[in-house]
Amino acid sequence: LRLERDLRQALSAEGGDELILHYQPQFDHHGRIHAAEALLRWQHPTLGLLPPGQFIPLAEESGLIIVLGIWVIRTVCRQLRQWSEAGLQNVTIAINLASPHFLDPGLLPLLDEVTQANGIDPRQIELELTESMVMEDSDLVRNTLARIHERGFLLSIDDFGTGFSSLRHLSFLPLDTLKIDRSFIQNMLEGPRQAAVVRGIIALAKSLGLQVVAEGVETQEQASAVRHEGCDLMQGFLHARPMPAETFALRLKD
Ligand code: G
Ligand code: G
Ligand code: MN
Ligand code: NA
Repeated sequence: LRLERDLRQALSAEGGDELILHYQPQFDHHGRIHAAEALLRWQHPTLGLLPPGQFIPLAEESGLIIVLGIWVIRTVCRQLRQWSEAGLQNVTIAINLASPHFLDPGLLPLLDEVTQANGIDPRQIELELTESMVMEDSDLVRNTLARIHERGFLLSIDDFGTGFSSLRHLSFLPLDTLKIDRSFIQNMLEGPRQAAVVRGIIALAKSLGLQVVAEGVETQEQASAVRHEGCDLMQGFLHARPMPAETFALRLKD
């Protein structure tokens, strides 16, 4: 309860700079940065730097997740504008959203407003959804996703392979990208069966015209293997950990 009160405070105008976004780059096979995922951190006044696992569940239970998501979207768009003014154009940032966002009729108007206000192309924003959230697959969610996608925003399915009836969603969701969950990448060198599962996911994604991201690439061997199997992009500690915005901007410049 105290944490909930503190989070409410952090999200209010007096919250100062407690909430922070770190950015984890996604690399292509030439080692170039293609995009980055925004990852939330909370610099709590007494508890120190909290990872999202320690407050996202609370935000979901308390309903604060909507306001938190709005804060993330606004912060990313302001950041993109700053980078653009500094000569770093056409950066794409992926944002994690939770299921309540896709039931919120305010989501698309908000995206329109903040991208227009900051002079951002919708293709610079990618929204990550998880399978469990699409599970609550109402027509409303599907309809919202379709409209967001028509507007030019990108959609990706996150943690792919960990949810239930995952395959069903692929056939009707308007997706651009599939992110293979890191558990598959971390096991793929253990044996031919594990490798075959990753190969199958990639083949499926490709046949649907999706871009494929390997998450959680930690070793050179995993990087070679996912490249060999045809993944388009890699995101993982081998190449870069999530980093503050200023550090990410420096990485973009070289
Ligand atoms: O950074 P870390 O590995 O601790 O992230 C853990 C989880 O928190 C990830 O599954 C990630 O999707 C989630 N997460 C990180 N940032 C955000 C955010 O801005 N919004 C939501 N809803 N989830 C986030
Ligand atoms: O669930 P989601 O994919 O949004 O989670 C992203 C989280 O995964 C980030 O918080 C990030 O810290 C974590 N992550 C990114 N790369 C790696 C990696 O190579 N290994 C591990 N263990 N975690 C990673
Ligand atoms: Mn994610
Ligand atoms: Na993921």
